[in-house]
Amino acid sequence: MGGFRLISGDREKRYIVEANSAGVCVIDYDSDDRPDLYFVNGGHLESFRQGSPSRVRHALFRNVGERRFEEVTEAAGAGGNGYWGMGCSVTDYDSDGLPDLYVTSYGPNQLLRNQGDGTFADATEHAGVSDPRWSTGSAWSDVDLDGDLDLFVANYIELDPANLPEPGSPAYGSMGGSGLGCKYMGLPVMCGPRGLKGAGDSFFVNQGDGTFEQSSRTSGLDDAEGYFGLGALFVNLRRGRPARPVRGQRLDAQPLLQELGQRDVRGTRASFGPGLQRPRS
Ligand SMILES: [Ca+2]
Ligand SMILES: [Ca+2]
Ligand SMILES: [Ca+2]
Ligand SMILES: [Ca+2]
Repeated sequence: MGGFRLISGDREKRYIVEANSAGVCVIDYDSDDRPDLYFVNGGHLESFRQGSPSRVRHALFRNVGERRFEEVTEAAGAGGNGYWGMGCSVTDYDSDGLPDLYVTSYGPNQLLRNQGDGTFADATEHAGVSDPRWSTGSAWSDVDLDGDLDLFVANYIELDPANLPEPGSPAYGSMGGSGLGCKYMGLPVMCGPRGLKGAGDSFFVNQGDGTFEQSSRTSGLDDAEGYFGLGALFVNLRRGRPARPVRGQRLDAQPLLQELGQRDVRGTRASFGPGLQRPRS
């Protein structure tokens, strides 16, 4: 697989978005019982500052057996929408038995519908599941128990590519910072996530006809408080109840844990979660 090279900004990592991409999905897109690989790629900030998406492309590798893969990105139409990719999830949102792809981005996300002939079609606009914010994790579950998969998207930080906080800036915090600006052991480092504004999340309810209803606010899953969302998964903590989305948070002692039942959400907080640490005062 020498054809893939991950791009995630510049080597200096002056800005937090350069330290976050990108994910990999395992998907048997051609249904030959051999798992294929989809690599999400990042980008360069310069193109974002100029208002245009990156030319960096994601890559799909087909498993041809005997531990060999061949790149089929262009033939499959899976190169992405040009925006800085963060992660992906595999789903069958249209219940046709063919696995589809959802790619989260720093910029609009993309839903790629598997057409069953070795190619994907961009179904994002028709489905209505784009989210222009800095999306990270995505997860699928039949939350309303109507037989189709609904979509939760975690978003990380409200970060304007045209107005990025500079390393060392006294106005923000940093990962290991002491509250005295974007510094670590006295050295200027990239700002964030502390001190930056967290982005809200999205929840889309599958309508069963290839479209989704934006239900973030009505479901209570919009994360109005703006926690830093980096990952998402559904878990079933109690038998007989719909699965709940749990969004992984960084630097928050209390990850949001929300309970769903027929779209009824009861916000709950829990003091546990993977990879969490208490914020320093
Ligand atoms: Ca395959
Ligand atoms: Ca499908
Ligand atoms: Ca996005
Ligand atoms: Ca559903």
